[in-house]
Amino acid sequence: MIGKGIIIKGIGGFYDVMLDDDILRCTPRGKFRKDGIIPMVGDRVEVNTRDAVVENILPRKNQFNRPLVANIDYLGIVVSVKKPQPDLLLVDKLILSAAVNSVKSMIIINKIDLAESQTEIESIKEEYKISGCTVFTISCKEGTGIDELMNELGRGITVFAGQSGVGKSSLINCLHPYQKQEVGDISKKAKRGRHTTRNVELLVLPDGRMIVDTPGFSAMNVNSILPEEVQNYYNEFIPYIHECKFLGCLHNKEPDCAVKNAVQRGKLPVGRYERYIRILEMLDQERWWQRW
Ligand SMILES: Nc1nc2c(ncn2[C@@H]2O[C@H](COP(=O)(O)OP(=O)(O)OP(=O)(O)O)[C@@H](O)[C@H]2O)c(=O)[nH]1
Ligand SMILES: [Mg+2]
Ligand SMILES: [Zn+2]
Repeated sequence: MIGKGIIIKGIGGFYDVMLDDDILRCTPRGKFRKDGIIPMVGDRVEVNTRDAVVENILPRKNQFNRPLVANIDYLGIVVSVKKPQPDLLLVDKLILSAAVNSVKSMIIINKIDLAESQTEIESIKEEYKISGCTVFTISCKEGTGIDELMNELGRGITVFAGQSGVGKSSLINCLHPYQKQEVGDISKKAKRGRHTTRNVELLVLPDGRMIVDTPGFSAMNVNSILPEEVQNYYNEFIPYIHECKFLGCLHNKEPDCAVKNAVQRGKLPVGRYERYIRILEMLDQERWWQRW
């Protein structure tokens, strides 16, 4: 009997596959190892249900390399107002890597309960207002904004990524309270440090939407991108690009640049532009994406 399913978890060489009405722990066919193919969480597979063997992995539309997750539809980029301070360069890299892989990203600003003023939240929001990403403001601690986020979560697989400690596992616990994830509180009993997420598991909500927690930050592969292509993934630059004097302007050191001009006139956020330049510089460095 052949059944179709999706890998929700990998543990010690076994893979849990969610079928229509069952979860089956399977081993992969030997040919995968021989061909150097590693089954991933998110993989759509065909399994022989009698022997519990993964027979076939359907073509992937994209994949996350660290951790390994396939077929991502949405990337939820989580930042916190503070503790830790937001790393917006990482946010921009994640937006870029998602866009390159045709994944829609959204920005989730967590821990708004820690903000001393509304300005702290607004200053982050302002950076992304015209980026094309939807921005959510939430507090996992107080439950604020969770319903709005839940309503907007699309069908398919949403992966949450971002710096360690921003509250990704806490958010998963708000969205999917049936199976608690460990969050980063220092365990009083063991005093062994924080519960950083280590394993990757796809959680299925009652309506079929799927969510994945990731450990620390993570990134998709964008190693094939050229510096001149980066601008195409900055939605807010698009209206200005054709007004630059030089064809192929990188909006860096070229004169008469409409993008730089727009930044100076306050039409484009300075921070996002400056980080765009940093990303261009990083692209010049060898194997830069692996250092993310
Ligand atoms: N004040 C406040 N604290 C929060 C909120 N959300 C999460 N935290 C706390 O932030 C800490 C880190 O939360 P986690 O959910 O473990 O963070 P994470 O992003 O999963 O971290 P990694 O697994 O290391 O990547 C924990 O102590 C949480 O209780 C929030 O909305 N407000
Ligand atoms: Mg976690
Ligand atoms: Zn330009």
